[in-house]
Amino acid sequence: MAKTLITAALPYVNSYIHLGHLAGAYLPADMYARFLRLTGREVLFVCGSDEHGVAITISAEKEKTTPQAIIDKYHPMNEQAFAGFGMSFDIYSRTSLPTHHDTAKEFFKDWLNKGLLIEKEEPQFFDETANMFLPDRYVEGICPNCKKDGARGDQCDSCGATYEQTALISPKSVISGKSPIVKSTKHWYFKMGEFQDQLEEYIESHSKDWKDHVLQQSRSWLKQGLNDRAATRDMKWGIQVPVDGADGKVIYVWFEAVLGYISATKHWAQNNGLDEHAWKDWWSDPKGEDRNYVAFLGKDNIVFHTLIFPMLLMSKGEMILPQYVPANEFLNFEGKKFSKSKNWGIFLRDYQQDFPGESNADILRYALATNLPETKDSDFTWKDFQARNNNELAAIFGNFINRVVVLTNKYYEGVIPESTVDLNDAYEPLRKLVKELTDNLDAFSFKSASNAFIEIASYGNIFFQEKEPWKLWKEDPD
Ligand code: B3M
Ligand code: ZN
Repeated sequence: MAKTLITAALPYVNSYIHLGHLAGAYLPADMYARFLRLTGREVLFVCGSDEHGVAITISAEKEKTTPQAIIDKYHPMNEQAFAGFGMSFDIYSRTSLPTHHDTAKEFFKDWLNKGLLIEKEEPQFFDETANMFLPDRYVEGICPNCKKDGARGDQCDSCGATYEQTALISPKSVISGKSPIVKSTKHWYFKMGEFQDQLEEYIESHSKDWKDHVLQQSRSWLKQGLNDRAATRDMKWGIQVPVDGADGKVIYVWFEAVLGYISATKHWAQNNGLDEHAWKDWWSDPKGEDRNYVAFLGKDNIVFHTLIFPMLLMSKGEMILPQYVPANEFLNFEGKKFSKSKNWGIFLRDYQQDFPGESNADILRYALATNLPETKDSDFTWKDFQARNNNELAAIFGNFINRVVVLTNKYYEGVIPESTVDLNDAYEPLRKLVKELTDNLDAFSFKSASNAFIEIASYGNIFFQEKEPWKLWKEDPD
């Protein structure tokens, strides 16, 4: 049977889910999952917490607690907030589970066996005060690419560039605030170059159907040439490197978190009492039975899903690759970027406390859906939220439903009669709208579909006012 696997990026579980996350990855994924299920397609929709990496350990240091306490605090809260928002995940898993640790180690050993990892001593930043290496977000400085301040050791958020951390200009340790020294340390590097051709072919096979920014970011990495990339880190928290004598080294979070989608599928199969190979039916297609995989995420996660993860899937062989990666841009709040450190934005759980219940969740879903940052950043404002609710949901959609119910009761004893009216004439504007939508299906816009929803209701209201259909039916009941 035809199946579609849908994944939504696994959020770092070091904070609460905010509206920017919802608009970027989660709401569109949920709309798509619900839509496919309605069409009768079998869907598996997986997500869960990303529980490793420096994002978690830094939060633990800031909150003066342990990484374990951080993940145990935020995981249930995020799971609950998502459920209240109506996310229809089939599984909301965690990367701290033994199933995931085993899966990641199995992949790592497979890379070793296939000669895809090479061991190298390379220079890394080291904080002498804290007596530790400074992987990823533990060091900040000036981006070697765009020269903006606040760039991290693994990535610059301003321009999206990635680089060797020692290329960072004026580096500062996030722990001590001091300039780190450079010291060499041993790591396992993944030979990405071996997949250059295959990945180029994969990306170009989607040159017509993927969004521009997804193609652009992927191509720019490929153009620079894929080099050996460290697949391990000097850290205690994470998945131990499964090699003797590798104490204090863990698998780099991005090389295991993406495998979390696979572990989550295994977790789902376990929960449903399915046999231990059931997960494979979603990740491979040996008999050509129409398997599809769509990966939803925000724009800061693109290359990890269009290059790194596909490369890891290719390394295993016989696994399906994401067929579509509809990454969204960012949603801002009242004109400024969501920022936890600047205390700017709206956490979902705060919204849920102030506006509890299912219908308030639907109002938020609607307000976000009609304003998704699909091709450029968009802005959430309370004024717009209020207008969407009052002018559209209440005035147009609410009125439409109310009329249908009241008039059906008044004229037809509560049963909708079969239509005898020539709808072509009455529904001309509606026909146009539907045509426009179907003609542009390729553009795959959730935002225009959501906006069309209210337009359809508004044509319904005009139809009632202008045509008074009950009169037509009454005069000519057939
Ligand atoms: N944890 C990104 C984030 O939370 C990241 C995605 C992982 S997807 C496997 O910002
Ligand atoms: Zn930059």
